[in-house]
Amino acid sequence: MADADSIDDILHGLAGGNRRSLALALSLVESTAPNDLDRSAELLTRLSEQPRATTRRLCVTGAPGVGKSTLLEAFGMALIERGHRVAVLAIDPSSQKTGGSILGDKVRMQRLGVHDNAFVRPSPSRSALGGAAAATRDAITVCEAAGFDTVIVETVGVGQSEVEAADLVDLFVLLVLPTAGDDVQGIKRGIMEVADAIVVTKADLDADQAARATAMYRSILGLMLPSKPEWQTPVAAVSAVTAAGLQDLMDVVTAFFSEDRRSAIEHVRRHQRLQSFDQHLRRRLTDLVASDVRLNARFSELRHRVAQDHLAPTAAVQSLLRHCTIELTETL
Ligand SMILES: Nc1nc2c(ncn2[C@@H]2O[C@H](COP(=O)(O)OP(=O)(O)OP(=O)(O)O)[C@@H](O)[C@H]2O)c(=O)[nH]1
Ligand SMILES: [Mg+2]
Repeated sequence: MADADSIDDILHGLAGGNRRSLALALSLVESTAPNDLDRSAELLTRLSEQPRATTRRLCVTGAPGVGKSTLLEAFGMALIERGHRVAVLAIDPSSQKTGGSILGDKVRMQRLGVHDNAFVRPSPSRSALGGAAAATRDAITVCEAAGFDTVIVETVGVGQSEVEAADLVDLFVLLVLPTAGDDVQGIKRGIMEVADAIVVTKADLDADQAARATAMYRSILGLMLPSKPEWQTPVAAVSAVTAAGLQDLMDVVTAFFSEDRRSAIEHVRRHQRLQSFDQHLRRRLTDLVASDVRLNARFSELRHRVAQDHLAPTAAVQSLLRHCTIELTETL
């Protein structure tokens, strides 16, 4: 992290739409280096004090290869044509293993990646969601401060991470292949429950198949509770290649973010912020114990005693917290 740039410099740069300041701010909020944590908190505190514009947060998720990046290139460009400024943050829980997706995303967002009114950020290296969920929330805030009114998170649907991503955004879009319509077993129920919109991709390949898949997803959704009160999850068939159905997706986004839904969106964001605070606090407390040799030893010993039924779990936690207090008083 370049210490030469003060928080004032970064804030000034962000307000002026400076790309380097944006990159610096993002690295800072994504950093786990102990030295960066206070600076990151300072940056975020200052951002919270600034007046903020109305923004739209979306997540596009789906199986590897379903067409997320290609759709975002087409959809992002369409948003820009309508006067929006679009940031795309890619989170790929598998990127550390494969290493291939960063290049892939760059190639697939060729126009968006270089447009003045867009910003495309490939996955940060330590990006198993879960640990990175709080960092991604902060990254969204930074992009918004840099003047991007629409921030889109692209994430590969792997296990629990996609449902966690739903808590970072307003509108959660699930992409499915037209072929998946013939076998819905492949789509987990949990993800369908939190989807605010379903997009059947690659509709150009076989129009009949895409229409069948669309009808099938609509009927399944009809049997489920809506993802949000007073919102009916729509299903659209889209081709990123021919742009067919792109307008339908645009209409869904416009309807979701209509003025009369603003208070409902803010209500959800409030809940998300509190949830993030609770989760992050829990994680940091656990990290605190794990990172301190003496606390960690105490933790293991207490855990062992609980397992042996030599100590009640509540008493063990009380004992550990006492040690935390002692350690913290010594170190702070
Ligand atoms: N025919 C057709 N092919 C598409 C369409 N959208 C994407 N593809 C192709 O599908 C493949 C995967 O597309 P991507 O956009 O990279 O998919 P992705 O979901 O971002 O993939 P990962 O990031 O690796 O999970 C590419 O070869 C695209 O060219 C579409 O609308 N029609
Ligand atoms: Mg992709």
